[in-house]
Amino acid sequence: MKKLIPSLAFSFGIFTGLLIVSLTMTMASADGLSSTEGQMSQRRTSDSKPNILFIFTDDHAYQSISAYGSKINKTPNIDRLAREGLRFDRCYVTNSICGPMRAVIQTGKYSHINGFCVNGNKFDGTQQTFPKLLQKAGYQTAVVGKWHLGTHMAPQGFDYSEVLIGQGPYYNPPMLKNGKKTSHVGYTTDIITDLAMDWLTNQRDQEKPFMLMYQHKAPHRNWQPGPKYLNMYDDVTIPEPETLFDSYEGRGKPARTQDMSIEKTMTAKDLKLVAPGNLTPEQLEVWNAAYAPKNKLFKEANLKGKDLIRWKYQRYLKDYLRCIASVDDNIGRMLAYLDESGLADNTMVIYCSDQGFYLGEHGWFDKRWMYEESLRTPFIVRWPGQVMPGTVNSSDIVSPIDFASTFCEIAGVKIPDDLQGHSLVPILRGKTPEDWRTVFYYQYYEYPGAHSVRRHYGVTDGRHKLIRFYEPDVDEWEMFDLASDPNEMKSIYGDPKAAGDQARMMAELDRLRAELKVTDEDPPQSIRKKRQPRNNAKSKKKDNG
Ligand SMILES: [Ca+2]
Repeated sequence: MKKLIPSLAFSFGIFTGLLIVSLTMTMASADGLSSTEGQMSQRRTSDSKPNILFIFTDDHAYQSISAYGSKINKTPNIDRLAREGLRFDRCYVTNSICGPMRAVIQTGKYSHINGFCVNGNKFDGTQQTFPKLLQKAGYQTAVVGKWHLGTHMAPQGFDYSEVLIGQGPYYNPPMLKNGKKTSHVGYTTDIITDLAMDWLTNQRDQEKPFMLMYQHKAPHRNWQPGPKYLNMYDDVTIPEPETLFDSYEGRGKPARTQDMSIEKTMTAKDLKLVAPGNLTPEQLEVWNAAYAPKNKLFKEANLKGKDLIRWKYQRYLKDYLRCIASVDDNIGRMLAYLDESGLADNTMVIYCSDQGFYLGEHGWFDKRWMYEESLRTPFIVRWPGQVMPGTVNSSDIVSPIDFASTFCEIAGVKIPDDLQGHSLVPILRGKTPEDWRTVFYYQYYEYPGAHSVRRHYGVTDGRHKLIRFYEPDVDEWEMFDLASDPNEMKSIYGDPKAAGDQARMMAELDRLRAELKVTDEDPPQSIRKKRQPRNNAKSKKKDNG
């Protein structure tokens, strides 16, 4: 219980009288949830199995969620989930890129085991996945929105799927409904919500518990806002991160040779100097009414140097945050739907992104690195009667690799022995197992590839982080102490003062690589055709994740 801190946002309003008494007792008791756990569990076991609503976004940085202390925007509906649930501050991804993280979530296994190492791999849908296990246990399963594990086969293990094709556009998305093509007109974030609510209302078997993966495309590049928010933030200046003009001194060659900077990598499309190509005439008119005057002012200003970078940063951040405003609105719609339909009480709601993202930190956008902004992903759980509302867990290292085991436990399925994650259920109930992980393993494979981030692996215990970039031409180590250097600006690898920590982390790295069955040679499917690494038009076009 020491790890659960009731936040100031704690609200008694949502509880029944019995629950208020229980929780008050719990908060006052020294040994945590023990006194109430029994009552809550009793209450729960008499009900049917809980539903699971998995709300997922693509590239949503925790720095842009007000429940995580955002200084740049407000997300009232995601905040509501945090207020009524548990917020994790150390949710780490295993491989900070889109398709691979989705495969990790499906399987509960690292990329080198589930076979999906880089975007462009084909997910082997015949393997064991958690939706299949839940289906066998009597759950109705569905996935709506972004899938991004390939269109070579319809999503396996789902009673219903309606998914974007590949990345999918922000407007007017063609989709695959149970494998058959459908078309829609409108803003994709709204459409995905409509489809998810339609399945909940009209298409599922109401007698069975459900597991719905409700997965947005937003706020993925290139950040096209919905019609409602094209002018949001027009009159404000978004604060800049302190590392916007990072010179990469203090780190090795990989940070200096990436291709993901706001300064050099952003395209005219990213910056909305060109309108999207797939809008209806009516949508295009609304779009141009918003952007044409702003773009005219930009061209007249003829900005150079740092002023130009600052302008790009503002344009990028505003569009990114506008996309999130629509995501947050739609989460609000979904939460209201759960309330009105009577589903809220017996539904676990999760909010998570496939990874974090750079919002100008180190001069970057995108993800991929083991550095904090892309290693950490937002993760909030609301589970009435089980999770203490308004709590924060800032110490336990958890990961999306744990979701499959967690969902199995919730659904009453025996957790298969070959899963590499662990059930979060005890932590959700406020009792961290004694043997819970204290060090976490990470590996990224996609080089050569979009944004030219070198292959690397590493370990972190939440304070120290040891990274090895391991290609033949770039074989470099970095180590950071987040307590003294939270922005990871200066590697202390090889510093005699850090020798003890370095040796400890090195031993942890060896231990975890052996435990997780990481092979010395990377899996063959992680080796992609060689591309020109820097500023290459094709690699930009193919940007994925
Ligand atoms: Ca992503």
